[in-house]
Amino acid sequence: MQTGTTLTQDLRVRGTDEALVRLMDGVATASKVIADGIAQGDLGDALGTAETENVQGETQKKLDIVSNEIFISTAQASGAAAGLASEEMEDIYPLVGDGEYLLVFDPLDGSSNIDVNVSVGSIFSVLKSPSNNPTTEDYLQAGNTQVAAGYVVYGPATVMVLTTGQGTHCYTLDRAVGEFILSKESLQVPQRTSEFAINASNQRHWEEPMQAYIADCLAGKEGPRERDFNMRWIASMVADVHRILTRGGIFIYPIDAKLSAKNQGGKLRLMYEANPMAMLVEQAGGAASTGRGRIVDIAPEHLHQRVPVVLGSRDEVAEVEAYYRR
Ligand code: AHM
Ligand code: MG
Repeated sequence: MQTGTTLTQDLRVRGTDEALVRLMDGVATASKVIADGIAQGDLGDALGTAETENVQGETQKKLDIVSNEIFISTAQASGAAAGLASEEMEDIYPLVGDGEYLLVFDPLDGSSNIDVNVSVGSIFSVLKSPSNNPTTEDYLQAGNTQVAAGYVVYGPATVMVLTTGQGTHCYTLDRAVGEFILSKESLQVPQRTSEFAINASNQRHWEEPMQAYIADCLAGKEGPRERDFNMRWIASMVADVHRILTRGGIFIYPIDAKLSAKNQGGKLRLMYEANPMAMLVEQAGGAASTGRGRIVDIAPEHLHQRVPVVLGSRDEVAEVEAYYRR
């Protein structure tokens, strides 16, 4: 039976370094196992809340912990990574062997959506390891040094979206054969959009430029933007970004007074949420900014650093930046 080009075959055709192919194969294996656990729903034993908190003081779901362990074991088995860092682990996690990459990941993003059967995802970023025995400092590389980035969305279909710096491509899990199959090549985010995604319940806490930008979108045809805008918010970054990569739009999680009061620079994490999404969107012709500058140019200060995120259609991201400059 002819099923198409598998993820591994496609990476090889693109001339990807063999160790990176093995690492991506490990990520693919992890996500197949996670997809299976999620698909079991209430019939499996992975749903529900664990008795623990992660490094950021957030309650962990059982599936957060299980997914983290799956990522660790498949990355270790690939022999291609020198170490890992994850949303679910306070410190870096060294791996045995002489792997040349660092894998930084959020094993299960949007986990508040698991129990209500809404799409969730995994997000990952691959960096070159400067040494065989990497220290925390070795991980603190700007997003523009990423050698690969991707996410897997566990939705009606399980889909991996991946870039190795040669465009952004989409692979759909064929459950019958257990392989990710190339399903869309060279995604392109439409340059212009009339659809935004933001959690509007935080509106009163936003900075002035964000208040003004959204107010002008909401004013529609009669307002300064002279057109009507539509709104979406899934509260699952992977699912929201997947929509934007598919049909355009802008995704925003701004800094606000509530986050600043907790000494957070934003809600989303730079190294394993903002940076990989920024690379994917830029490789698809879109843009990714904090509102004040390109996300991938930020020099990380610590592993779990948080930043404001504005990403998607290029013209609209530029529009938001213009509100911040004014
Ligand atoms: P998580 O890593 O704890 O799951 O948090 C990240 C998620 C994103 O997927 C999503 O965009 C955002 O948090 C939703 O936040 P909110 O519940 O404030 O709307
Ligand atoms: Mg997350």
